[in-house]
Amino acid sequence: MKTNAAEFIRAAHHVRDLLCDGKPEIAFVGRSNVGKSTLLNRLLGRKALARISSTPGRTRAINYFLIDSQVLFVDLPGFGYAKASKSDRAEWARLIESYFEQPENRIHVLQLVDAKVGATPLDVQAFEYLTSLGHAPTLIATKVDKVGRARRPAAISKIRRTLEIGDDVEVIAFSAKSGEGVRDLWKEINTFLDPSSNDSIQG
Ligand SMILES: Nc1nc2c(ncn2[C@@H]2O[C@H](COP(=O)(O)OP(=O)(O)OP(=O)(O)O)[C@@H](O)[C@H]2O)c(=O)[nH]1
Ligand SMILES: [Mg+2]
Repeated sequence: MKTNAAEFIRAAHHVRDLLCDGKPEIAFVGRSNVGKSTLLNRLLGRKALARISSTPGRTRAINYFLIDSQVLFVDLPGFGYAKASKSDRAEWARLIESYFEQPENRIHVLQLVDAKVGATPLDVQAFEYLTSLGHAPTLIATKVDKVGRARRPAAISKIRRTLEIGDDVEVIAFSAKSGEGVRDLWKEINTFLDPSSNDSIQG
């Protein structure tokens, strides 16, 4: 497997820091603690490119990483962090909304849902919000190593039912621990980057 060049570009704490440079973006969205930063590190074969939280709610800014000079991976701060203050939440919402409502940016959303916990009401709300803006998120069921193999199909079906998504929407089972789903995820990313050719950033 080829190693990708990955470079931390910026942590956007405020709307004015959002990037808009015409590069395609892959946005990683999900509840706090769902495994966004861990997935990003695993995807890129790095131990600590994106910070992993020992306490949830660690990723507070929108973190941009440039991959192979070609595409931006965007690690978004997790939602639903119970201990966040009201003003923190309001600031978070403003930042996230400004990010997703940039009409000129080409963004593909990967929405992460915990395979064991399933889709919570906040996950449903996020999915509805994203689709209402015209995004078509790909679902990633994270930490699938925590669900026994026999129970996985039922866990995935339940996520589909809760989010009311059809069979046409892909749900990728993923584990940063075992590496399951890494290949599928790269395939998905490359389909978004250049659907018409085999030109991809993952060798
Ligand atoms: N067993 C298992 N644990 C995982 C996996 N992915 C992440 N974790 C653990 O889940 C916790 C949260 O992971 P993070 O990657 O920091 O989660 P996050 O979504 O970035 O969280 P915020 O930055 O707070 O939004 C960490 O303790 C990880 O080690 C996985 O695939 N399997
Ligand atoms: Mg994080």
